[in-house]
Amino acid sequence: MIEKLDKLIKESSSILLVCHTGADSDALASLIAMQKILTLHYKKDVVTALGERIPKSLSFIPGYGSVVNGSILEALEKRTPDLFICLDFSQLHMSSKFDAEKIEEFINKAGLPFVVMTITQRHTKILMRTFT
Ligand SMILES: [Mn+2]
Repeated sequence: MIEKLDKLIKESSSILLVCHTGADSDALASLIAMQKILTLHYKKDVVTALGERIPKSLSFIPGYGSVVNGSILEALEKRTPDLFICLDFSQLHMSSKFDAEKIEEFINKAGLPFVVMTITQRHTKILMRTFT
């Protein structure tokens, strides 16, 4: 699975990274960590977006300022990425309080590959949907 994810990332030039609506510390920290891995290690063009604004109470997390508080739907419409990565959630209805259906519709219509990474108490789950 990790090899497949590595390949998928390498084949993508622009990546949209999102976490679940009502971002909490694990969602935001994993978003920031993944943003760093993708930009520093893979040298990818990464855009972050969130369903709603990140709470100021999470500003203690290093890298808080590097996450753009833009809407997921707007980011998708502005420039369709090659890859959509969801962190800390596994179902698209958790992407936004208001735009989740439109986000899912956009992704399906565009045939956008997406990767879901969630961590439970027992294991890390990586799910991938690709169309190739
Ligand atoms: Mn969470």
